[in-house]
Amino acid sequence: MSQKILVTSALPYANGPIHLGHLAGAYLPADIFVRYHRLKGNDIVYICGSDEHGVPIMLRARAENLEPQQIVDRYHAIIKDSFEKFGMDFDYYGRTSAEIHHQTSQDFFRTLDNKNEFILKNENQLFDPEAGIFLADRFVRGTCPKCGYEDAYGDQCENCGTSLSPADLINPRSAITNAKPVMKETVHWYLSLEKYQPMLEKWIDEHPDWKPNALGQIKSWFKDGLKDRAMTRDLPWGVEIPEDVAHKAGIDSKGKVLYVWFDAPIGYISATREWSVKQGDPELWKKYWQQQDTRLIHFIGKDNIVFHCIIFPLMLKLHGEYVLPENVPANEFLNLEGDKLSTSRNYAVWLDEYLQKFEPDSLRYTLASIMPETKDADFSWKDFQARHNNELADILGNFVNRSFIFCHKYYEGKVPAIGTLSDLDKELINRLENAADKIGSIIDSHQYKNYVREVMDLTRFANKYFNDKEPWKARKENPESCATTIHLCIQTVRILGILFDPLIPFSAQKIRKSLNIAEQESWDAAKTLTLKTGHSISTAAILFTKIEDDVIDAEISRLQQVREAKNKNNKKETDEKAMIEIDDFAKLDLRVVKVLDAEKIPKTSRLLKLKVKNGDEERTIVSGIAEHYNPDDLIGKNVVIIANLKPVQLRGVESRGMILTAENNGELSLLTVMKDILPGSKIS
Ligand code: B3M
Ligand code: ZN
Repeated sequence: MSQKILVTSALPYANGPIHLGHLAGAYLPADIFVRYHRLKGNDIVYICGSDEHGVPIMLRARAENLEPQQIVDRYHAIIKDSFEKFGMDFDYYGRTSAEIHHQTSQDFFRTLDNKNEFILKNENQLFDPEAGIFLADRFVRGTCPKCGYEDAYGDQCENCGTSLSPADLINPRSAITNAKPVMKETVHWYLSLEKYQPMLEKWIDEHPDWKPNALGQIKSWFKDGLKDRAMTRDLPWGVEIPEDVAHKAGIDSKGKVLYVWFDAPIGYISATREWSVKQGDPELWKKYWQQQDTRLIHFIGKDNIVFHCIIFPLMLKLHGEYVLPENVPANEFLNLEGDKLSTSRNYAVWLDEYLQKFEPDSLRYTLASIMPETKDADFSWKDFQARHNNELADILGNFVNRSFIFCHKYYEGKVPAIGTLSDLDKELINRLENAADKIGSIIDSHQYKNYVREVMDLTRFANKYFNDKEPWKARKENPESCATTIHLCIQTVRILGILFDPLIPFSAQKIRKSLNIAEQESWDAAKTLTLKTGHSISTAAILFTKIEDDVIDAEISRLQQVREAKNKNNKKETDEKAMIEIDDFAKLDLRVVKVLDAEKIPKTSRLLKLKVKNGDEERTIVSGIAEHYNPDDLIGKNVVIIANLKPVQLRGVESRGMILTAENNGELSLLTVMKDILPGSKIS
């Protein structure tokens, strides 16, 4: 029986491009899920769009001295284009600066107001006297009261996930001018989360099947006690509060807008409305949002759990006309080469840049293989290369290729007749006929890493089948067995093409084309071996060209340069850095070391490989100083290093630590000491 499913992915802020962490969190799992259900023939609609309000957009606009609309126009286009090239199969990708979104959000707000679901609260809020602006959400930074993280935002701590209000921060500072904020009175519309906590707890208890990471966070919020939250802000950018609502309250709504996390989830609804108009039925969206037989599933990253599991469901419940989410399969975070991804530090692999150099399926495959479903995961370029070369190319690509080559060489490219089945033939057929149901239920239960494992294990079995059947020998000794082998191999290629489709759709299409299968087949078609004897196949396209070391090394050193640039940038902004405690300094293990050897790293212009003596131990450190120092001049010199930095692989060299340099306007000098002190001497 066909299911009706509405899927959303978190709306990315249009203040920067999409990076790998976004894909592994809220987008790739959703796309695999949607593609699978489309192949199953279910009535599924996949909605997303750009989140174009909120402080992150305004901070970016200020940084570039542009208007927020210019920022969102730029990044909406970049994000939408890169999603398309990555194969994201949205039915509609909208944007929250669209008029229909403003109107939908204001209607929603008005409905809740008419139901008296808001509490008007006068309150003192943090205000930046220099910028003349209230410091809402990410306009303020400070120390998280829960975990002590010093760069927490006014709405959430990125470090421990705690949702915060600006007043919760210790030592708040303006993210605009760094000024110490003052308190200023204002009024806002609050949603009473406190009053509805029992109802929300009851609703969450109906979902014991939700992922433990989501339930864990939700229950910790319940344990701390939900606090009422302001659903409006004093900001010049966003969806304006409906004038009639403000007038009714006797409040001047000038400069007041809806809180971005009030309007953004409504973006799912407004984008579905836009999709309906495009389908020629402006009311079609109600079939999904306002009928209880819809399976509503929100795909998000763990930092969005409170908004999708508590606040937005409460809004939908209070509105009264909407279906509630069946599941919110929140993913954990993805790290990059052992370090946190960071848009602000430009420490990321941006999707639009990735697509200029590599194929989308290689990244889809790698991210699905390491997906942070229950704990943070780490993307490394070496792992990406290994999965592309040793799995996609050597297992799937190899099986398709050898099957096709043999069929063309000895059977004129036509599927040969099947003969008497051996036990091994029967085992392959049995695995093929059961794979679709087994893998389908794995995908439907959001186990994407397991999906990759299962479909690759089937492919490994197919390779083993080819090897064990030895068609190159059987061709002469037992032609019927050989023909049966190749018949079943080509049938297997077709079935793998269907089973891999949600994961690597571009490669699946190439497989279909090489099999001369015009239309995409249903998921359930993978349960039967439908190719007829005599069916003509084309020459198999090379599915995966190997990725060479130097290409990967270039990506690794780019990230190292970003790291170093950031450290240099930090050095330049030393006087602008926030004050630190002596314990922070004590975390650094600074040492004097003696340079024993130094050489340039081949094929690089900036990297030197140095061997240094640190007390009794010797270690290798890679440093970007080749443009400033001749290696021979460094032998015997004392320099200063951070000895307890995590090791990194650079151009195949393990670099343990960082050499400190002073730099200004391109002039660079190594740090050294005035006396010829023993190597390994501690710096304090
Ligand atoms: N724009 C993404 C984030 O918090 C946020 C999601 C909105 S989904 C309605 O990074
Ligand atoms: Zn924290």
